Amino acid sequence: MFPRIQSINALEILDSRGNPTVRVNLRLDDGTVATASVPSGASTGENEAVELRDGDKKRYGGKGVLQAVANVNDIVAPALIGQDPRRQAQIDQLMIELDGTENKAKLGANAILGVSQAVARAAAQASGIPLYAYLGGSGAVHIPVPQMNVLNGGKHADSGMDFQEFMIFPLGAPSFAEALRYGAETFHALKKILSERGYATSVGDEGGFAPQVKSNDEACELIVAAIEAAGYRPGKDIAIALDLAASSFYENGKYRLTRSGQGDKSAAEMTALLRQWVEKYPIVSIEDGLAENDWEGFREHTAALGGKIQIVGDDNLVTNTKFIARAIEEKSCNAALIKLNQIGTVTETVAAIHLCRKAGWGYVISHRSGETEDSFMADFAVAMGGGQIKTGSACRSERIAKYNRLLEIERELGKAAVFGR
Ligand code: 2PG
Ligand code: MG
Repeated sequence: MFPRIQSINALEILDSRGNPTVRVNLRLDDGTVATASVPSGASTGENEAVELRDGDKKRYGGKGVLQAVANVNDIVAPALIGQDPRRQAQIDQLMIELDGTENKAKLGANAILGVSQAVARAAAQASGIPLYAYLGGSGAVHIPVPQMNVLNGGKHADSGMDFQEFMIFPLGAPSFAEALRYGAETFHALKKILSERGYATSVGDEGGFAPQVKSNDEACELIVAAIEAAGYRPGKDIAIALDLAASSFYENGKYRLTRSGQGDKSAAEMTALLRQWVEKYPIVSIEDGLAENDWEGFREHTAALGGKIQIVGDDNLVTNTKFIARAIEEKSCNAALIKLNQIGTVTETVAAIHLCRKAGWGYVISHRSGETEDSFMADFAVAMGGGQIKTGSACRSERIAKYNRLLEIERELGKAAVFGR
């Protein structure tokens, strides 16, 4: 008989920003032990599943997660003891019912996701197959191209950039290992260029540099210069992907580019600005170019740019089939960012991806700005076969853990591995 869940224990640990988060240890009755840790975002969409925080100002400024931990230990664990961990969909459904709210506000998406991921990992381990093969089947051979966030702005760093993420996208590389090398070399070339120009080379939350550049444009120019200095061809070997996280500078119907001094812009002006950028720089993907509730703006944005580049929805879609279905219907994007903790279970995340696939959309498996050493999402990205992952720059171990796991998977698959978008 396949082993059953014997015990589930959660504890409060710290994420890469020094904030509490949930770790779940799950044991099967054959002695298999699986662990999963949950990440946490800073620029969150307002419709994300609820990340339960204690709110007790005496601990971690209110950010403690002892209630979420207790919810795992006292409510979820007793309900799951004795279950077959391969019944992922039923287990996830059971937790959704135990929670009983629309947005996991009672138990917390951080509590539920920790268990959901630990269940998948335990089932894979007890089956004796790697997590990516367990979740994706024998066809899970597609290694994603990384979007590597080398310049951090917005809510992720006190830099000169209004826009949150300037990423290099090494889509011309022949393998993941080579893509990572292209990316790391460009990252180091960028560091050299920044110090030559007198900029700081300290890094932001996702490991990208956070210089006080004079404009958002300068960030793109710096990246192009770094790609060339590293010996690569902009647009051919390495392209650029952006995440503006535009909700974070949207105020009273205006996009306020205050850090760069570029003034206030309407949605149409933002789209026009980005259209110029797409002509000028090798940009192939733009995420959250407008604010999450600007559905009208997004329709025009996608009509103007979607024929040429990937338009990724993150804060507006929150890995939720309800919002993805609306965006497909309204043609408001042509790709989705996928974050397990935005929706809170493995099963619902897979459903979001299926919807993207059905619509012919792209999808990018993504980390959060607050991460842990857990590399679940690397296996998940291979299992889901979408060809794109976003998991930070070429430094900081919580980012590199995912890249290193992808190196291992690519090596393990050998000649069967397929790399590319
Ligand atoms: C994003 C993410 C990850 P955060 O906006 O795409 O880069 O940031 O986790 O802060 O929401
Ligand atoms: Mg985003």
